[in-house]
Amino acid sequence: MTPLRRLLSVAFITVVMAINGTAMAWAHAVREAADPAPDSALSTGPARVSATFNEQLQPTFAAMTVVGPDGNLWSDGTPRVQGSVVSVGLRPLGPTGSYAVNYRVTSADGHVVSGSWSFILTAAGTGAPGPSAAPPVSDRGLPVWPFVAGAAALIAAGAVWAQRRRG
Ligand SMILES: [Cu+2]
Repeated sequence: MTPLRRLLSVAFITVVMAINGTAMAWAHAVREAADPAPDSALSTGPARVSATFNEQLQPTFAAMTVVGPDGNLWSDGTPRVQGSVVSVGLRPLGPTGSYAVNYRVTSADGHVVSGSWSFILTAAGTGAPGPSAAPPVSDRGLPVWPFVAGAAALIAAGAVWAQRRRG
C-alpha cells in the first residue's frame, strides 16, 4: 500500500467508526430486564419502574421518566441507581393506555446508553399526573463532525505529502 492509500483507508475507517458510533454499543451496558415487563398489561401501576442492566451503572447523570398516554409525566422524583439497576418512583396512574418508560444511563466504561419500553394500563386509576412531559431523553453520543473533520484533515495531509514526494 502506498502511504496515501494507507492514509485514505485510515480516514475511511475513522469515518465509518464515527458513523457507527451508536452501533458500538456492544461494549456498553445492555438492558437485561424491565419491570414492568415490556408490553405487559397491568390493572394498577407499580410503585416504581426499574430497568436492570448486565453491568454496574455509574450512579450519576441517570435519567428516567414515565410518560402516559396523555403526554404527561407519571414518574415521580429523581431516578435512583443501585448497582446495575436504575429505577424511578411512579405516581398512582390515571388514564388507560400506553405508558412509556424512557431512560438514559451511563455505563461503567463512561458511555451513555438510552432506550425505552412501554407497558399498558388496562383500568383507569384515580392518580393525578405531573407536569406535561419534556421531550424524551435522547442519546447524547459523541458528535460525528470532529471525526469527519479529522478524517478530512488526514486526507488533505496525505494528498499534500504525496504531492511533495512526487515533486
Ligand atoms: Cu462503552
